[in-house]
Amino acid sequence: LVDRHVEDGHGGDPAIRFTGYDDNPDISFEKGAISYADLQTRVNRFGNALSDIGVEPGSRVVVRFPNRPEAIVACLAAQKIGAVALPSMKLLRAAELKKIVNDAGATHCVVYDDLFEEVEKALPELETLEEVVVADRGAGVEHDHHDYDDLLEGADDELDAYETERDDLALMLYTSGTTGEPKGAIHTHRQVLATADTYARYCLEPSREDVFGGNPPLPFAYGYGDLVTFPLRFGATTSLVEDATPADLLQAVEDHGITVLCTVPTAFNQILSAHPNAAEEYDLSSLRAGMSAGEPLAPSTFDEFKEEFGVTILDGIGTTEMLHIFISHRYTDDIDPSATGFPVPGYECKVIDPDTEEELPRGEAGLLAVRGPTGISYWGRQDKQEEAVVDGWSLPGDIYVHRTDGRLEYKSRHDDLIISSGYNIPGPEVENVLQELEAVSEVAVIGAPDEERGQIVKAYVVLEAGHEPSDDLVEQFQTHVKNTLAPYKYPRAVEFVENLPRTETGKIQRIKLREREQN
Ligand code: 3SK
Repeated sequence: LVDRHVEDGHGGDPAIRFTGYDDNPDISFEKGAISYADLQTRVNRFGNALSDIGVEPGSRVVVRFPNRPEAIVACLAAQKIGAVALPSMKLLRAAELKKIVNDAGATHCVVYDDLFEEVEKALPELETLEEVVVADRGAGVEHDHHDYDDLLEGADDELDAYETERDDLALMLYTSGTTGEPKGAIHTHRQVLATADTYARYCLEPSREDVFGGNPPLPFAYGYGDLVTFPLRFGATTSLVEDATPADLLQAVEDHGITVLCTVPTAFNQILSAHPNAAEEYDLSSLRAGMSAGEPLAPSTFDEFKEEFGVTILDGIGTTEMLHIFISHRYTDDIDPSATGFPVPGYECKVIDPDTEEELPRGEAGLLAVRGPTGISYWGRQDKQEEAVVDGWSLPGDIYVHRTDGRLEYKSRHDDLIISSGYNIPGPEVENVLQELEAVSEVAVIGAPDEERGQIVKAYVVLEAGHEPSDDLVEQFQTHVKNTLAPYKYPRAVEFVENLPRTETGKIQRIKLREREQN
């Protein structure tokens, strides 16, 4: 991902642009960019430093950083010496870290000073952890562990990559574990590159001139692909902004010349609602595509973004286990926003009956099954593995329709299907229709228990500024759904809320809303 570009004479090209480095005199490239040659030196030095403190081929190295260049350096350095990078979500608390570090048998942890506190709390119970490296970025943390800058300073600039095999592990990502014990999804060197060589190559058609930017956290498979693997695979640039708000993203498009903006539907919606004059306030002329995942993109968001900015958002579905997107339109397709798209070149998809596991005819809703260069593989969880992979087909747990035009249309998560009076109602279908209304900022639809119908459709709605909850609005929502979808899909209950519960990666936690209904 790095050495090849330097060897091919592109050592001077910008690899990472980072807003936090704008004032740092230590950066060799113009305004806050790290060149490929510079990145290579950092990776080599840190790889040597990790070896010096006992990291061996196959060791698991926890990398705990916000979206900063040090996170990329640490992951690539670990992989270059044959170890396995294990990026960790920054909001994880000591108890969650303990489960992950002990499950993975991680021996080393590299942590940003701001995120050290939870590591310190967990330390007495981290059974396999041998060494910690703390990067001092001004949080004033006192510790007696290794210092990131000192290690870099004293290390050699040259490092030959360890001779890993293509099927050796490179990356481990824990699923967020909101519904139970976190599980380690494991990925080989071949699979990491495959995400770039399938989805990115064919759907985005990247070039060295591209600048990938956005705010998905690097420990989220979506962020790791968008902001590490894709740009570096193609000799392009990655733009990092720590904890970027939608306004920061717009600023980064202007400052870093982002060409592919990668984020989640909520952020695209926030850009549209909170920055209605963004096209005049910021120079967004570099932008050629948007990339959306994490949640299905509402067709209304696709349409409004296209109208406002002239930019197409490519929606896609991926999972931590599959490592990146396996269904999407291509950038050059005639995009139909009511569908996620086609299987990404290199992947096959079919829709099966969840009970018989037989393939269903086109047009019928069922469980999605996927096969391709990446697949579900859990660290030490044979039980989960057997549930999730059937005859070599991975089952991500989504309900889809394979349409006669070849496109795959998302219906719901398998657990989000609402069954009301015998009707199957995909919650997200109702959400998309409600999202079309001006008063609706965000919406989540779930099945609430009901004595008569088993479940009823219930919508949790966050209103746009300037709108107040009222019975008239409830009626408007219900009428709009009845007029747009089969009338039995209308929300019999509507609750207005200030915000929706979300995971750190931006996914709506419908499970929390369902739990609320049980209490
Ligand atoms: O949530 C998704 O859609 C996703 C997309 C790409 C990579 C990883 C994930 C979880």
